[in-house]
Amino acid sequence: MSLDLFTPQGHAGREQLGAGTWLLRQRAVPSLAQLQAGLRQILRQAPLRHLTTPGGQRMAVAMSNCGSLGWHSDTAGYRYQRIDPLSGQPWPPMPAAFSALATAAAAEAGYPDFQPDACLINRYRPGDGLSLHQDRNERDLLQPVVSISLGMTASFIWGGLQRTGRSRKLPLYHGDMLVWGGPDRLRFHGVAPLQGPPHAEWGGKRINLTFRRAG
Ligand code: MD6
Ligand code: FE
Repeated sequence: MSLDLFTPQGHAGREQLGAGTWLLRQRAVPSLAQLQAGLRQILRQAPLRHLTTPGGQRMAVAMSNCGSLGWHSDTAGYRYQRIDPLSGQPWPPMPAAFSALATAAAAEAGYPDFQPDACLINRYRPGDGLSLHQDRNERDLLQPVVSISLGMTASFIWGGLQRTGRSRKLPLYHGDMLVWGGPDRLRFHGVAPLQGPPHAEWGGKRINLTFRRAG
């Protein structure tokens, strides 16, 4: 293993956060160039936009999708859909490098059959956070969620199965991946308002990709 002196945590390790959850530090690093190129292409076709919550609030985090299903929210509710409402076209296809990385990370975490059909792209600017929520809009909750963090360091809030349960905060660095499912699949989680120095390459933002089997 080569040591990368420019990553703040200084090493690539793995940590089990829960019975069904692994934090794979720096797992996306070998794929960063492909992720960056793929994202640029996707966001040209399906630009980041601020969605509205079912309650009518504008979300701070800007979102887009790739893959056959995309997550969407408006006053009618949360759901996955095949058409990007902004363009009227299907979401951009999921690049093979994206799905291959998500499938491989899931397998390393004990989910050997993960074939994502949805990749949600979240973009945070300094001050933007994501409030505590559960991911429960997917059809099969036995399938895990795989996430990739890019750019500025996030403070991820990892809670319990009840909204009021204990939570811990953990930093997610550029290139880190999280795989979670099984008994942890419905844990509450969120992201604290983004703060800290801009990332050397990605600047004053954080991008998070979450891969799911939605349909
Ligand atoms: C984020 N992530 O890290 C927000 N959900 O920006 C999520 O909400 C999330 O990272 C389910 C599974 C993994 C995640
Ligand atoms: Fe989530």
